[in-house]
Amino acid sequence: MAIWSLDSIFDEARRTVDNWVHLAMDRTVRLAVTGLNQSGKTVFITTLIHQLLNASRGGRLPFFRVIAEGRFRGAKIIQQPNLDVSTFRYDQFIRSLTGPDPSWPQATDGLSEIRLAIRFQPAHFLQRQVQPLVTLYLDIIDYPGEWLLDLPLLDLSFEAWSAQVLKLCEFEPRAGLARDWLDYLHRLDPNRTAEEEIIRTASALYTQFLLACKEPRAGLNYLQPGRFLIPGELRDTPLLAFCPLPVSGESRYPGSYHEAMNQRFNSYRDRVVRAFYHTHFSRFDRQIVLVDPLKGLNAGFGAFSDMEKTLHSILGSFNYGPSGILYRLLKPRIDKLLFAASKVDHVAANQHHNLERMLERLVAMPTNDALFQGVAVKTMALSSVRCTETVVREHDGRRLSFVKGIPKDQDEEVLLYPGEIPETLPDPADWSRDRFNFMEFRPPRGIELKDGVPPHIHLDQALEYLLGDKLH
Ligand SMILES: Nc1nc2c(ncn2[C@@H]2O[C@H](COP(=O)(O)OP(=O)(O)O)[C@@H](O)[C@H]2O)c(=O)[nH]1
Ligand SMILES: [Mg+2]
Repeated sequence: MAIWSLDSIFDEARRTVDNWVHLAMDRTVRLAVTGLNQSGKTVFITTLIHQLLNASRGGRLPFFRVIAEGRFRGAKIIQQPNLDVSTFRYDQFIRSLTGPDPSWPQATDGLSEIRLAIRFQPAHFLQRQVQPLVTLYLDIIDYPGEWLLDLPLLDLSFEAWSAQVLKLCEFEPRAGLARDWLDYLHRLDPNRTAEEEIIRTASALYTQFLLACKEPRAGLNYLQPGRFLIPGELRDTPLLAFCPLPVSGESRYPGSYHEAMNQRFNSYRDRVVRAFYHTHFSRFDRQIVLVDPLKGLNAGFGAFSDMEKTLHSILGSFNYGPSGILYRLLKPRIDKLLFAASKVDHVAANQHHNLERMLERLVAMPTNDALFQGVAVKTMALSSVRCTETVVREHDGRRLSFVKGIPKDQDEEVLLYPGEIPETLPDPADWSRDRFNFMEFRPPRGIELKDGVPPHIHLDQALEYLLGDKLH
């Protein structure tokens, strides 16, 4: 039997009290979930909540320690803290996903939140004597990754931003897609007196250009301003009526198009971008960014490198060390960041590792758990709902791994060989051979529910990384 010295008993007691005070003070976590349109945010949050609500009946989260250690007592949805923010409609979404004819939830637009109360037993024996059960309030916030791409605007003038966008439009596929808008700009003298209708037309043509870039065929994501694509509550407001102009800072005449667009840009930057960061972003504690790298691989080299640029820009939003712009503006408090490839069930199990490595390279994170300006960053591949199975078959004397599932717009199950994921970032030649053929799938019919919850891949590991320490 170990004999404890008086010192070690005091040390142990002090550690316990520290932990306890820490827990008592720190019982709310604001977990933000972002990613570009269709990256899987709604499905991720819906299934995460569903798994937690059902976890005390067994469930499917063996790598979530609070559950594995038998300390989890239950979770329930309670009233969200901010009554002026849209509610994340878990009830509707889960009905579509697990109903008799399962379908994916409707696309969402804008920011929403939901609050869960999670009850658990503290891990430490002494702590349990003081407080047998602890409640963690978990706020989950869903917001479009497109809005994060506006962050660089905080540091740019209207003229500098215009020059950046026009430069990008010199290259395909932007050049072709921007033709109507650019033709219109050619006929517009920025120094003439502004007419509202012409401003609206120019801005509508610019918005159409952005939407065309976003179409799967072009597959571009590095697009600003983010609210032009996902306006949320700002739809049809004059705040969104402007566009870049070929102008320099010296000639900005009162009443001109140049001045009018400049004013709107400044209002957008200050009232929309800055306000979003103040009201929401600076209050997040943990962040997961969902990414669908397979969409990028499908769409070709241009789209893939655009995705890389987009991810770097998003990662830049979290780069708020003392010299970063965010630090100066807001001193945000996120301390853990997870980049996750969100639909890993689109590829066979033997490709999961490569997908993770590729994502790591895409976000330029050489090692897992790299500390990034005081923020721990990790990458992983997961699937909120596993829609496929991996099947190994002989083909031309080789053993190949196929995925089996029902494609999104079909009724019959297929066996698909989607191609291998390159572990390193592919180069332009890799696309010439029609190499990638990743497909979207339907949520499994007669879903293989266990204790009421659908199968997933690594959702529990994501939860452990994001919340494990708060449930200790
Ligand atoms: N196979 C598979 N597809 C998924 C998964 N999560 C999302 N999807 C697909 O991605 C689409 C967009 O998901 P959603 O959560 O609405 O994306 P959001 O726009 O980021 O909220 C869905 O309609 C599904 O087709 C997943 O875990 N597995
Ligand atoms: Mg959504």
